[in-house]
Amino acid sequence: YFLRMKKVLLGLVALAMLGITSCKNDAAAPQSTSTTDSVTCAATASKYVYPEGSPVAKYGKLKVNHLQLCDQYGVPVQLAGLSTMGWQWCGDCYNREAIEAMKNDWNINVLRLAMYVEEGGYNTTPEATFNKLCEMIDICGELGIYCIVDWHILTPGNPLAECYSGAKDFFQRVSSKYAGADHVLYELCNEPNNCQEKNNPEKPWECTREENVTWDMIAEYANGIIPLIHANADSVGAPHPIIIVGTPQWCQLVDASLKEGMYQGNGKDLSDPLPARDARLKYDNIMYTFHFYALEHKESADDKPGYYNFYSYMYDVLNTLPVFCTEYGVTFADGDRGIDLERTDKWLLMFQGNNAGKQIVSHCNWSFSDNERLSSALVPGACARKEWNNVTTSGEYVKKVLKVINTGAEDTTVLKPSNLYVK
Ligand code: IDC
Repeated sequence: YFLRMKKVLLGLVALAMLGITSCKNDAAAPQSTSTTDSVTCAATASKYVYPEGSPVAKYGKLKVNHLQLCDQYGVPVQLAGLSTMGWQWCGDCYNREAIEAMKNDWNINVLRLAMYVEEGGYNTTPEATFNKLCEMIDICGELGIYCIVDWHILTPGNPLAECYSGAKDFFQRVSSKYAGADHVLYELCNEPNNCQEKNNPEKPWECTREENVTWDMIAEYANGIIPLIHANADSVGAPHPIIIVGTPQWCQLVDASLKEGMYQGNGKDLSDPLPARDARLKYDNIMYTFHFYALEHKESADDKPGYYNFYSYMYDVLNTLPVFCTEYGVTFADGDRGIDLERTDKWLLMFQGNNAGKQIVSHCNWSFSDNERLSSALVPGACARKEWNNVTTSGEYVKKVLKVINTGAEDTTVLKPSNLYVK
């Protein structure tokens, strides 16, 4: 097979990343509270007694064995759950009651906490944002479900950009507070990408400054953060937590650490024979991110015959690196404009071990929120009304998938054998 990556398509994905965000019940971003001492969550690892029978009580501290995420005993494990939206927009959706519903009604065993750094997130109100993050980490701990602390960068797409210089402080702080907590995983940067600026008021989706963000840059960033997290775990004698790292081009070039050259993210044709290399991160318990949006990441682009077949590509990548799909949507990459449940099903079936590495891939759906986008799990306004099960088409599908995967329930309408990708 051959793979192609065209700049045009990158443009399309870039455009798709844009967003007019609105939750029906837009709350103003929380105001920053004063000092570090005002942080309300005084939680420490020892605080957690995970409830009996809960996912964390059962699986304990996770680890990566070769390609596979495993439980504390080395048995393969799959996390399947949901991702938040930015809580500066959809704050009503992420309180205790909501997270309880996600656990009890939606059967999640992991919640990804997408902490936007820009766009009115952490950089705007660091203390309030950090406090809210901690509150959710604590609730997940009390319920015995895993959570992913996601440093949600997007534009600029370079994790080394000046506006993200708070990353070290942030990870230092959060990983010392939760040192040794079995239920906390870290995602070092959401979706590295080449767009460094969107500065056209007429066309707010347009990228106005591009710079290639290569795997080597991501690795430089990651190598600055990982030792901090590890030192905190070491200091309490805990094993190193799972650390998930973003990959170039919005987490599409998942194996960039294993290939030389243009593959590093400047859009050259991927059918070039690319020399192999080993630029993986040299630490234990590292996983690499893959994100898919069903109408974007598919067999080929409708207008570009022969374009990069993402299924074929990932089928093989899953034999080379441990992958965590921390974000997937049933829509286009803008989280809207259409729904393709069959193609979503095709991905999720591949994640059930049907790939070259027989890897069982963990995943989180984008997103548990109630804005007007088709990727939202709940109907507009549901969160303010505490209607945690008032599902959209996407929410209904995702809820069924989670029930099948996490409880073993039977439901022939999802994960259908007819959607199995065979290479
Ligand atoms: C989108 C939100 C949208 C918001 C925008 C902010 O859905 O409301 O305005 O972010 O820039 C991603 C990103 C994720 C996107 C999501 C859907 O990680 O932040 O959320 N998406 O577009 N990558 C691919 C899709």
